[in-house]
Amino acid sequence: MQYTAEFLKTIYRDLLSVRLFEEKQVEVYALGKVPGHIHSGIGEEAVCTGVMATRKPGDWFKISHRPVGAGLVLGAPLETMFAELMGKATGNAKGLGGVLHMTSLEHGMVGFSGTLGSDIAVADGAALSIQMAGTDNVSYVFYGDGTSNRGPVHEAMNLAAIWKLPVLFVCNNNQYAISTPSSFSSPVENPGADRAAAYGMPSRVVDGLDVLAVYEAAQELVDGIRAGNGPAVLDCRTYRVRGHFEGDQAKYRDAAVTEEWKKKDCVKKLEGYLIQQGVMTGDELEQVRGEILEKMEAAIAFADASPEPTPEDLFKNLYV
Ligand SMILES: Cc1ncc(C[n+]2csc(CCOP(=O)(O)OP(=O)(O)O)c2C)c(N)n1
Repeated sequence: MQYTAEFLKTIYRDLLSVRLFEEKQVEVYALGKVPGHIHSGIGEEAVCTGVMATRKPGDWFKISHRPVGAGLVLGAPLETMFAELMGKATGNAKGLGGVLHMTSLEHGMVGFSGTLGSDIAVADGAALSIQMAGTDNVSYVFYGDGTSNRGPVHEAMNLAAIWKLPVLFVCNNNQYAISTPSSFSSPVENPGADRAAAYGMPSRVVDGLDVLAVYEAAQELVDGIRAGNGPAVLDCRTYRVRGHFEGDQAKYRDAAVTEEWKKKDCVKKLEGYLIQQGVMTGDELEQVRGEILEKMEAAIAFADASPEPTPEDLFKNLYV
């Protein structure tokens, strides 16, 4: 596929923003600034970035706990993202939700729950609202290989299929659910795509480390969804580079295998392509990195200086 330089530069900035957010999460966590724990998505950023490059205004997105930096691609402000991560009153859920409740309705982020899989049908609900409004928008939902085995996921897929709802189910197959390898818990090699046929849905399996390949596969499926053909499944093969949470030393897997996957890094892959195609120079790549980092430091400083929620805040926003 031929890409414009503008498209490639945008996708690079998005990919790198998610990466740097995931790295900064680890940093602020290590500094003791995050109540609770985090699930770094370092290495998995090409999935959300490539898929989200197919978006248009009015689409809905249900991201998951990894990588939460995905919200940045949609335009969620860094300040409210870091403030929520750090449990501050200026966060997008007023500091009461934390990393598992990154939401920004104005940017199309419908939010998610820590009870994995149970809320996947929320994506069906968003899709039903699109169908009733009669637009060609799409409801995107991201879930992991471990979550793919939960019953509510299959109920949501079945309902989306019989009602021809405009949903793109994106399975982020990073090959582990905490310490359980996908090969142990799923009877099929591709936990998303190999089950799509059971619901009459089209599917694609793609290298989740190649952001442009993810984009192209997603675009093909999204075109069908926007044309009114109903839901589809995109299965992205990637790898969870860090432990499940910070502090998990991942002793349940072979460190040499992890090192091999690290060499296939999605950011480095795109950087190599951009330089080889003459789209950006090494200096320009560095400049983008510097610009993003500067904004992140400012956002962290904002979150640092923000107040914590008060005990009274616990009783606010409970009912609409
Ligand atoms: C219903 C439910 N069961 C168990 C958990 C605990 N848990 C948190 S993350 C996780 C692993 C999920 O694996 P996967 O869906 O592959 O996503 P990944 O963490 O690998 O990105 C589990 C079991 C949970 N949050 N919700």
